[in-house]
Amino acid sequence: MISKKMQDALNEQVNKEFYSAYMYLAMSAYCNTLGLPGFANWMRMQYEEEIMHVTKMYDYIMDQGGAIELKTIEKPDQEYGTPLAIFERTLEHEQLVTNLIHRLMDLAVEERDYATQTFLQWYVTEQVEEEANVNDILSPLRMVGDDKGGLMMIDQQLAARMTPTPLPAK
Ligand code: OFO
Repeated sequence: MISKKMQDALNEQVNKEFYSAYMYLAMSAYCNTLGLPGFANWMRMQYEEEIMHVTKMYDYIMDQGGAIELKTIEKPDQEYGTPLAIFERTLEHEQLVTNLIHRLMDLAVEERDYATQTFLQWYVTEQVEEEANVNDILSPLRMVGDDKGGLMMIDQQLAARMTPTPLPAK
């Protein structure tokens, strides 16, 4: 069982994770318009990853006997600038999400809600990975600058990203 305050905070995070999914899907569409199918694939896989984050949190609220409240999802931008700007925006967004997860953990600690602390630990670790993955792409992007050949090589690498492992069936 979770408190009403924790339930509301988790529902708010479900909305933020949905927004992340929405934003990455918009980025994927935008990358396609730039003629960068590998970048588009990476963003599409990131969209799927975010849906997994949503579902995991949704399941936790349900498992704890909480009420789900699905809120309006903010409209994402349609244009994101250069490939470098897209990933700079991605890093900025993931840093924001990391802060939101940390705030949720602060609340779980404050409430001595041990189950939610354990649950959120997965997201704390996941955010370290999310930021590291983006930084790993930002470094070569900064190196190649406007060089088309370099961008094409990065595009080929990003085309290899695969669908995340599905959650176990409920
Ligand atoms: Fe759900 O981690 Fe990205 O936003």
